[in-house]
Amino acid sequence: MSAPVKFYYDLLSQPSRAMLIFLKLAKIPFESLPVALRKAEHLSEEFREVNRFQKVPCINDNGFKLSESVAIVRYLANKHNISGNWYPKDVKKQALIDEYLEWQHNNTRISCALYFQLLWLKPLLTGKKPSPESVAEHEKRVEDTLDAIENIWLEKNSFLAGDEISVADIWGACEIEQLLLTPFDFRKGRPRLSAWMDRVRSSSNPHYDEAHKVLAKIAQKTSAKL
Ligand SMILES: N[C@@H](CCC(=O)N[C@@H](CS)C(=O)NCC(=O)O)C(=O)O
Repeated sequence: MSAPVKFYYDLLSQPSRAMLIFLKLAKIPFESLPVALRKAEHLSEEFREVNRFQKVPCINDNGFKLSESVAIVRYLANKHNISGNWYPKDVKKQALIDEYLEWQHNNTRISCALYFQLLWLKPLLTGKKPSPESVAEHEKRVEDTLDAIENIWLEKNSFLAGDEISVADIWGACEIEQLLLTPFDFRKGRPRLSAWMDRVRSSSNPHYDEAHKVLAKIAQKTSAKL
C-alpha cells in the first residue's frame, strides 16, 4: 500500500487553505507538512527539491511531485475516484466547475491577492504605505471581480457552478477571505456574495473554520490597529 500524499502548505496561502479543506472533505489521507512562508522556508534548497517553483501548495505523492492547486485538485479527484458534488464525474458538471477555476486565475486570484499584498504584505515588509493611486487602481480590480461574482456567477445559482457546492466555491471563497486582512468589506452592497460565503462556510465546516483560524486571528489583530 502506498504512503499518504505529502501535502505542503501555509495557512496564510489562499490555495493552500482551499487544498486543505478539499483533502479533508474528500477524506483523502495526507501527511501534513506546513511550510512557513513568513520564515522563507519555501526558499530553501531542500524545498526546491519538492517544488521547483518554490511555492505552496504542492504535493509529493510517492515520488510524483505536483504544484498548482487546480492541477493538484484534479489529479487527486481522479486518482481517488472522488464522485459526488466536490468534483463530479459528470462531464458537463465538471466543465462548469473548471470554467470557474480557469476564470479565477485572471480575476478572483489576481485581484484579491494583489490587493492583499499592496495593503497588508508590502507595508509589513517595507514599513511603507501604498500610494492612494495604486490603492484605487487595485480596489477597482477587486470591485470588478466581486461584481462579476455577485451579478454573473451567482445570478441564477446558489453556488458558482450550479446548485451544489463544489471545489469552485472553496477556491473562490478562500481567495476572497484574504481580504479580511485589508480594510475592504467584500460583503457590503453584495447580498448574493455575502449569503454565498456563508453557505460555503456552513457546507464545508468544521474544515473551513479550521483552515481559516490563523487568518481570522491575524485579521482580528489587524482590525484592532485600523
Ligand atoms: N497558482 C498557484 C499559486 C501559488 C502561489 O502563488 N503560492 C503563494 C502563496 S499563496 C506562494 O507560495 N508564494 C511564495 C512566493 O511567491 O515566494 C496555485 O494555485 O497553487
